[in-house]
Amino acid sequence: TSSLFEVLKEQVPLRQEAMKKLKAEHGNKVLGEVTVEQCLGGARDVKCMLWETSLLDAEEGIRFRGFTIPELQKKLPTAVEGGEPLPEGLIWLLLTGEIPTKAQADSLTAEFHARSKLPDHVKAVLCDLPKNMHPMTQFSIAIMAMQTDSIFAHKYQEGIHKSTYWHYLYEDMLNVIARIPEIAATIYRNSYFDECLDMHYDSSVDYAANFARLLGYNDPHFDELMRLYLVIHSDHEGGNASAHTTHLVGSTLADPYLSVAAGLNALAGPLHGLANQEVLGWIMDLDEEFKSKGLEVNEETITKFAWDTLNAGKVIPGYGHAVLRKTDPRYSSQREFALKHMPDDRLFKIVETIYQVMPGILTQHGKTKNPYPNVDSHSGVLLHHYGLTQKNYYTVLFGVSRAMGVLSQLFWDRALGLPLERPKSVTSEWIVNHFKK
Ligand code: FCX
Repeated sequence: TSSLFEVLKEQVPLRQEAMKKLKAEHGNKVLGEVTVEQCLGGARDVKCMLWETSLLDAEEGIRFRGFTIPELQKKLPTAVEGGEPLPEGLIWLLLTGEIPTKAQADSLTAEFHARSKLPDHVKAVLCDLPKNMHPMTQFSIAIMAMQTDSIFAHKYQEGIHKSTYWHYLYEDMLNVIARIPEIAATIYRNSYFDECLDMHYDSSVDYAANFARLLGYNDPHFDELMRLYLVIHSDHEGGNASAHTTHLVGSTLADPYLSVAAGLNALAGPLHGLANQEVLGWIMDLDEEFKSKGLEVNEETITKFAWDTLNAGKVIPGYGHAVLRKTDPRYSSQREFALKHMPDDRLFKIVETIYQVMPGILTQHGKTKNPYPNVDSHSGVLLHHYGLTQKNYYTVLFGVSRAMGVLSQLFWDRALGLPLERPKSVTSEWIVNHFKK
């Protein structure tokens, strides 16, 4: 069995060659035009970024290196027979484009366990943070504090040849992924249980199961949820805010710690990853409102509550998407999980009823281009079912997963020698003058 490093070492020169060829053959061809509306409207659909690890189709949803989520569920190695894919297998796939064997996925599990020790000062920083600081703020601070360990940054200061960048990127990437579970779990235990230092690290199990143990959960179904969760949240092509931010910051040769922390800050916005927290809050508020009036949560009451939200000038969290135009397959895979493991859960039933009515409501509202649910619409109720009820923590879980995707691409950014990102901006006056006869 080849190690991940050996596989990548073989691939790097081949892909560098392929990139040169791509530039030579297609470099001067046009990928599309940019309208003024796109310039003013958040660059929707402007094709101007290379992202190798995944590609999003507006109708079909995400493919990771060409594979849909159901395909990953069939093809990637699992911990239990017929169960959810191992995140280690997904990382291998994102990096190499190849489906790993179980032995290869296991080798990555061992690699992560071996690299998992957090620097003492990172733990100390986390233990000192106010417990009411938002978990995403704590997460970003911890990654920044850990930047003292960046091998890329140290080597760069020593002076290294650019052809060797990817070696150090590789080290930082694996170290960050290896250490993130303990950071995330420390935030959880410290914020909600006032326990900071004692963690139950279990190197006899896979990455996701160990993360579950660190969080304080010991339930095989929750382990499976974590595996699925960490796989589906990892990557969503390059233009989403957390991926794009990581890529942009990394393009300055800021090391992976600085780049991932930046990406996490983008993920912490309510229109992006924080929507998962907002969704559970919305469902709880809805439940509270009608329970207190002795009313049932059903299609009618949900419709009323949704219109109240919209009329108050707020968005329905978990619905709509900048690129997708159908139900997010990440939503569907979580729905399947719920149908299999918790079909009678009360909150799941509410989510199902919301799904029945919301597309119609949003279509009638007439603004959103996509009235269907996204990934964040479902994750909260699954976590809640297993006792992870602290909704402000949810985006941290998204971040643990997202780090895997953005770091895999960051590896290739440096291996392929992608340059500093620097698109052109213009003033509104420039636009007006540009179109003057
Ligand atoms: N509820 C109410 N209005 C919505 C809406 C929703 N769920 N989704 C979009 N709209 C509104 C927009 O606010 C915009 O209104 P405006 O014209 O007054 O500015 C109009 O519809 C057109 O927006 P649209 O082009 O469809 O969507 P955008 O690309 O601008 O925005 C997001 C995409 C995801 C930001 C938007 O759909 C939204 O705010 N959704 C709710 C928050 C959410 O769930 N975010 C998570 C997304 C994702 F899965 C993730 O990153 O995690």
